[in-house]
Amino acid sequence: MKYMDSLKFGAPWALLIVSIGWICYQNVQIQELQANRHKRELSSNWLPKTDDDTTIFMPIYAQVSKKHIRKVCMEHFHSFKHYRELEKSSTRQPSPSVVKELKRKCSAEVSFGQPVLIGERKNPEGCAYLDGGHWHVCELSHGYTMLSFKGNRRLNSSETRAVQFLPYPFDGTDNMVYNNTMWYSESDRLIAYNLKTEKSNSIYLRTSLDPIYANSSSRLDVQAEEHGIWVLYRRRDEKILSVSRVNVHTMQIVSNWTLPSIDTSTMCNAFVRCAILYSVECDGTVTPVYDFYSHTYIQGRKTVWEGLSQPIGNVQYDPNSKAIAVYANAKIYKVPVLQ
Ligand SMILES: *[C@@H]1O[C@H](CO)[C@@H](O)[C@H](O)[C@H]1NC(C)=O
Ligand SMILES: *[C@@H]1O[C@H](CO)[C@@H](O)[C@H](O)[C@H]1NC(C)=O
Ligand SMILES: *[C@@H]1O[C@H](CO)[C@@H](O)[C@H](O)[C@H]1NC(C)=O
Ligand SMILES: CC(=O)N[C@H]1CO[C@H](CO)[C@@H](O)[C@@H]1O
Repeated sequence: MKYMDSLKFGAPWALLIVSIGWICYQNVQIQELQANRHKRELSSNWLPKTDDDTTIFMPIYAQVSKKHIRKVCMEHFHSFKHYRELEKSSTRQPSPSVVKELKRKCSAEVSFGQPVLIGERKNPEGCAYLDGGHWHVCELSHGYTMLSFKGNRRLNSSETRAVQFLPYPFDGTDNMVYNNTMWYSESDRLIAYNLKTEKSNSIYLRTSLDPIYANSSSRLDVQAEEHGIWVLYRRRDEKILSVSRVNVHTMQIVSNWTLPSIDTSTMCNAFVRCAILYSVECDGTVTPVYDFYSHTYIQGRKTVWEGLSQPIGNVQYDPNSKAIAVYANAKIYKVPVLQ
């Protein structure tokens, strides 16, 4: 407290602002380190212990009570703190107000309509992604080219708008296009390729060599929703589902989850909407199974999608058009999300 007082009365304003910023930053850092340590403890059953055990360095500011730091941060850096809360490590339980804020961006209480047939392709294996008013279609589960269609009608009548050539081949069908950037799997990499600027970026993910779903050739499933990019996969030589949330601009992994109670090998697909993971069984039954922000398994209301052709190749939610794209046995469907 002495330190704060001397700052308040002895130093100029600018120094106070800088100090508050520094305190908030330290506070966030400490919380993250604690969360990371907590997570390591939690996951030590699954993962080999690493030798980079983080030491928590307590700066002089830690002498100020936690409650006080929080109060200062709240008063002066509300928006900054709020931003950090959104990007916060997953292992810490967010406060109810943060969860409420997140949920306001998209209501978890939605119902799904029935699949509407939009178009048909030649290959039983393939993919279809919806990005706003545009469709992006692939013909196989491995290749370099994507076909783009403007709107449902042009997809239906097969009037291709563009043929996109990717710099690296894609693997599997559970990739996606979000805001004109294709996010896709290639061997042990997750690639983000901007279809307009032709710039690409990538990160390494050592994914299991086994497909993530039944009737699938995808090693990972990348999904976009209101809060960012999510990657569903199993780590190499592991059987349990891992989920990583990725920053859409930097491609850094923001948070990791391991969900041992969810067995993806028996489901045909999955998607994320409003920070909720939905399983899609091979018969078209859709069930909310996990809430990422409250870290809880859930057993929500099931929806049965009738009349889907089999097998299901991909199911991706598009936050821009608030609809779900499905490719199933050469048929392309769109499922509306009803708020
Ligand atoms: C176009 O859409 C209609 C349904 O609106 C569907 O019956 C028809 O098969 C589609 N055509 C093609 C070529 O997929
Ligand atoms: C994607 O595009 C939509 C619509 O233009 C925009 O609202 C949203 O912020 C964009 N998302 C990102 C991560 O840039
Ligand atoms: C998430 O997991 C990846 C892969 O193991 C690791 O490299 C990364 O540091 C983790 N990130 C966070 C924020 O825990
Ligand atoms: C069409 C098809 O390949 N269906 C298979 C999907 O996966 C389930 C579970 O492994 C099989 O029972 C189906 O035959």
